[in-house]
Amino acid sequence: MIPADPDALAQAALGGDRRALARILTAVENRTPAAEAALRILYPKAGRAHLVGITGPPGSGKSTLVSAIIANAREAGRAVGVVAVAPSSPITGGALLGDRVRMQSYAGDSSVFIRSMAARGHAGGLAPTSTAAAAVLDACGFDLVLLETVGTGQSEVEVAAAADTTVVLEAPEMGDEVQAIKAGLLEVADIVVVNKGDRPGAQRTASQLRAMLVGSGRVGRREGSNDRPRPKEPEVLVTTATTGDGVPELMAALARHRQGRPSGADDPTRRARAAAQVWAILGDRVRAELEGGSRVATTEAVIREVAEHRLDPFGAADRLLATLRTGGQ
Ligand SMILES: Nc1nc2c(ncn2[C@@H]2O[C@H](COP(=O)(O)OP(=O)(O)O)[C@@H](O)[C@H]2O)c(=O)[nH]1
Ligand SMILES: [Mg+2]
Repeated sequence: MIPADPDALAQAALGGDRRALARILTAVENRTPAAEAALRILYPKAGRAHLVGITGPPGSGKSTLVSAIIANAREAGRAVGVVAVAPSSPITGGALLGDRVRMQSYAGDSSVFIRSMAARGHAGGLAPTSTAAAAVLDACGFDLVLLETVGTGQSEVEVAAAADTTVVLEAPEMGDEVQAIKAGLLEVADIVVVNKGDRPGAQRTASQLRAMLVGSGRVGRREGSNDRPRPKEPEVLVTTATTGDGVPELMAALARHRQGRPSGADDPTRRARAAAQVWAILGDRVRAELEGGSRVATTEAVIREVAEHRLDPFGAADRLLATLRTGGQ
């Protein structure tokens, strides 16, 4: 029996109950009150895992590389959790199918947990769901947590915001994709992997990327990624995910990136992630306060005034914040 009570559910998951863990992740995905209750218990137990984002264009080999990383990490005795995060419900699609296949190959292994998730209609995008799911797996003892993106574009950047180390995949002969990556994704890369190293042009693509990335390391703000700083320019590696070639080198690069970071709250990435979570929850709560109960009529009236251009949106925010302060009507 899986306990229905969130506290008992969290305790069961901590004790290694995979069905309890799966149920908590479903609650996280659906943003139910049970997720909050479980996270209140699990969050203090998290903070030990290495959270690694695996992003890149569809078809670059993310899922295959995730499998290769799992194999490698298992040989080293590490427990691996994987969350494949999609921007909407991944009911169909090759990605989810791939996950099922992979799930079967680790079906008997209690140290591997693979899960597809959708972040449905969340105002903050994928980051809050990814962060919460990673914390759940982290708390439950998975010391390597992989966040694989399924969508494209902005969702990849959002998932990166939930990771300690972001790996951006590229494949040779993707042509225009290199340009797309150059525009946005490389900005969030801590490690760049040219996968499909068995294909012609892989080494040349890697050289091009290295040339492109020279001088890209800087301490400063990265747009769209919760202002995660990137202190160094990313390493560029070549892998062949299908054979595992280059994966030990990638594991070493992941370890180096992690060791090179300050620990705990001294890590600006962790601080940014903590801040993003708190602000997201606070924003949700303020909105719930203003849209619920006795305040809803006032809120609607104020928004109406803005729609009629009788009040500017800043003045509206002032007025609504004031109603919160007075606890008023
Ligand atoms: N030749 C070659 N094919 C690969 C490699 N890695 C992945 N693939 C293939 O590329 C296709 C897309 O891989 P997949 O992992 O699903 O990509 P994703 O969409 O990024 O998750 C599949 O047919 C894989 O078998 C590789 O290193 N070499
Ligand atoms: Mg995939």
